[in-house]
Amino acid sequence: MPTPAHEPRPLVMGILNVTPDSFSDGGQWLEPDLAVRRAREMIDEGADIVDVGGESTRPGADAVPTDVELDRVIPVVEALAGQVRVSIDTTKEAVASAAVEAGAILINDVSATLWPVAARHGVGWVAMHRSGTPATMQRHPHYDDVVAEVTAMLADRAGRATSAGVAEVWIDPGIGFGKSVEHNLSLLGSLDELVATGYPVLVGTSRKSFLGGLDRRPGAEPTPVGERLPASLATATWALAQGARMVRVHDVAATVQAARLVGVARSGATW
Ligand code: HH2
Repeated sequence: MPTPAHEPRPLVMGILNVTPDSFSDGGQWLEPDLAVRRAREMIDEGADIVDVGGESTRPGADAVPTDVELDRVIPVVEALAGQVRVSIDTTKEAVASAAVEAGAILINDVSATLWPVAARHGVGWVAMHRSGTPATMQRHPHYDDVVAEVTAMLADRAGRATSAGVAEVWIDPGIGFGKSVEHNLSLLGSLDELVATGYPVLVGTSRKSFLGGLDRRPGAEPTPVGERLPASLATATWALAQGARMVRVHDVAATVQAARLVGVARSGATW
């Protein structure tokens, strides 16, 4: 299967959290059979790639031992490889390597450190920006210039990966990873600066907490996580319209419609 960056149209990455504690769907797909069934639904809905993860990255999440993470994700990657492109969402070298051997073609790396693994295996790599770890990242996020700092860090990592021989390098601003609401909005508002680096850009806003306060009147209760589809869709559409090449989402069917619309509007092609 060709790697996703070769596709000219906007792409949709479906999230498959094989975890008990992910912030929006924890525990729903922990059984391998249920996870594979959910992945097949996402394929039917038009997902271009399925992102399999076995460790939550939400603020305060517990670290998962390597053997537990391997047990969660490898049977699922094996079952899906050959049916759809699979990416592995991990920060552990052993998990990334085993998932690639099981058929994953992209390492989605929120730590932005695993490019040597991607180089060794000849697969693609996503470098995501984050500040701190899940335990600390939302305590006091601070940047002098969030857009410049995130862009510089990602361009640096992507350059190192390219020099090491990774053929497909994606960059991702890491919405919600050590960022305030204002930081997230600044990054979304200046996505063109990331796009201008020339690396394909991936953006993940789906159901994230910063959306909870944006669609309500000031002072109202935040929108619960299960009711964040409109804001998720709005930000995914915005990101693609600014030139992001792929969005990472829970709600695949709706986002595929939005991605098609952006692709058609941009190229003038028929539906
Ligand atoms: N966000 C999450 C996890 N992995 N990877 C990339 N490249 N970009 C993101 O924005 C991103 C990511 C967090 O979302 P989710 O997987 O739904 O939650 P959890 O980490 O709690 O499993």
